[in-house]
Amino acid sequence: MRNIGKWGLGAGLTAGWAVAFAAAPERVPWQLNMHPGVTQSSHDAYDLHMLALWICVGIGLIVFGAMFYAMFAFRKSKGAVPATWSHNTIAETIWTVVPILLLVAMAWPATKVLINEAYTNESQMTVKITGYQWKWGYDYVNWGDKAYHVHFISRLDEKSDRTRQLRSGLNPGDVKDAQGENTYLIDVDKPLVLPTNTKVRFVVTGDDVIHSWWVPALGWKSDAIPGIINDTWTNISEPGIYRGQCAELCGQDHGFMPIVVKAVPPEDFKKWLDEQEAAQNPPAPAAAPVAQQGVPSMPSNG
Ligand SMILES: [Cu+2]
Repeated sequence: MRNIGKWGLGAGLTAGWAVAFAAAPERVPWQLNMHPGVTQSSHDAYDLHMLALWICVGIGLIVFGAMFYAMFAFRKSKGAVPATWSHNTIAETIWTVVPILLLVAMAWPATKVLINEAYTNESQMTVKITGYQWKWGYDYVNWGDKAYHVHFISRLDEKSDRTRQLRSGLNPGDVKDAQGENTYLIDVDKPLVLPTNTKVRFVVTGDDVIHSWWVPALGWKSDAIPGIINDTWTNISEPGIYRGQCAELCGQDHGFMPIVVKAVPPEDFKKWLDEQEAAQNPPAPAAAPVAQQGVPSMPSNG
């Protein structure tokens, strides 16, 4: 009975591990593997990671297999006598050439992915991301040929912020979104709204110290450095909420500047963007008479 329980537990753990290790569609408890994400770059990064992982598994099996086989089959108690040679040209050639081939096999596709990630041309819209201590600023620069002037700051949601204060007496477990999911420290007041199936170019910079904009489901991080503009892009395939964090230690509240991307279909996005544009840039009032009043007169030299 005890054994059945043990086996049951073992099988359960193995099944759970397999589920967690297989590419989970979203965060799951005890998840072991990377998230495959929702963009081509994240799928590419995931594939590179799996390629490197399986190469490592192969190397591990061969090296540890050979080691344990040697330790077991040629142990002293069986009367093994150490060989006295110290040089073998064939072995040395193999263990030099094989790693080189493996490195090239990994570097080739990795370089292709990096080059593709740097190719921000032909994007359909541009968003400027600015890192601040400790919040994110977003500027929608254009959509197609049309310039936009939409700007907002996205910061830790108010509930998390109140809860995180020292001696707040509030329970992090009570910070939940409308669906009942715990969003303590991973939610913001205003998410970055993006269209799906659209090549979005990001220009990323910092206002004070170095931050790093990172949403794992998109597949990359980009440093936000004062005085420097980094550019990168994404094209999200599925509508949804994608969460991330500042990934560069940027000061005492580094852990309290989460990122939330809300991906919506392009039609909905366009509507939202036009609404924001109208709200933030009201038409100028009818031409007022040129103001003369309020201009200080030059002091006379008398
Ligand atoms: Cu930061």
